[in-house]
Amino acid sequence: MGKKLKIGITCYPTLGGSGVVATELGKLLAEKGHEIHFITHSIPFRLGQFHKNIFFHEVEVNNYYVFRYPPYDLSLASKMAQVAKMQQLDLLHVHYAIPHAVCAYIAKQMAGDGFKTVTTLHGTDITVLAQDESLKDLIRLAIHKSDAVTAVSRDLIRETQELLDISVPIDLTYNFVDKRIYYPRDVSAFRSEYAAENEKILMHISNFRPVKRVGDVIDVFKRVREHVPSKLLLVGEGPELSKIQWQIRQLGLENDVHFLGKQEDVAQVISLADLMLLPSEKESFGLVSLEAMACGVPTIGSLAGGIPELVASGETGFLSPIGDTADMARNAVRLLTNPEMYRKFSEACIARARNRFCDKLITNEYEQIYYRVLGMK
Ligand code: GMT
Repeated sequence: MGKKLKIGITCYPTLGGSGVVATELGKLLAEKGHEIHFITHSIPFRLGQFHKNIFFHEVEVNNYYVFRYPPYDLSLASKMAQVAKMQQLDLLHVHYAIPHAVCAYIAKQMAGDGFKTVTTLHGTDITVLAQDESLKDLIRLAIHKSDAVTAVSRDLIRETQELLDISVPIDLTYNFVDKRIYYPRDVSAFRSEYAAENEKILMHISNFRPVKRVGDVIDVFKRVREHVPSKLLLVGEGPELSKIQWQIRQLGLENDVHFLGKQEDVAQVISLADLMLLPSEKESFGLVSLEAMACGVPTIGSLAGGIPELVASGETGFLSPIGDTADMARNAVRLLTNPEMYRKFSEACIARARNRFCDKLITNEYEQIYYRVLGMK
């Protein structure tokens, strides 16, 4: 085991897969003996119990009366510099280029270059924000000024290099799940709340943004239901939700679709499902599909972004061209009506999640990157 490090972590603490991955990484690093300092606007929602190696530093925004928009980014940069100096951080690991990597760069200037920075790209910072000409140069600067840059899929590395003309190397570090949390749970006690014994359960979990193509989820479900008695469980909330509710009413599917809203214990909820649906337009990785995989639930999804690196089509699920809901539904029916095939897929899911996307393996990969930028390797 190498030297114990003091690591600052900044992420979006209340939102999405990037915050989940950043928090879980911090927890695992703390278990390995490193000292972790979260620098965020609120306590990361997956932080859980007290741990002696984990500290939280709250970013408070100055609401001075001349500010039309309180400058969160500047408060964050100041806090990063302050924590880095006071705690003598070795490095700062930020998740998302905008604004976090830019803030880390400013903090470094303020703190006198005493620490290194590592930036992890999660997707929407590149696939969406880098399309905006006004932000392109800023994202490029943030990437070039980081001591190391990682991305969560090969596809995201390719897209970053293509869109932003990046000359520095980008490390591939896939997302991971903690296998102590994500495993097939026994949900027999409450499965009957959602579906009859002869019915299958299809599930979709997202933030209901247009890129998730939740309309396709409904279309796939409608087609599957014509062949297999089933229910659809929708988990999460977001801007497309009311449109989706309208679509469900139009199709007369109200009694077959359950809305579960936001859920804390995702592993428990996922264990209810027979299939996870992920027909996204853009998806740099698709953490929810990995969470499902670890619980033995195959994915029916699209060939978007990094999904093909995660889902082995024909082994742990099936992938179709974006928008091809007829093909997705055919694949879903194939799996749901062949118990032997389903069993093999489910076993392959658990094995793949544990072997390729193992928490220990990926934590080690990040650790090696830290030691490299600190010149300890
Ligand atoms: O998908 C989102 O809208 C949320 C976003 C986030 O901030 O968590 O997800 C991105 O990062 C995740 C963690 O690395 C990836 O699993 C998601 O694929 C990625 N989303 C997109 O690329 C659209």
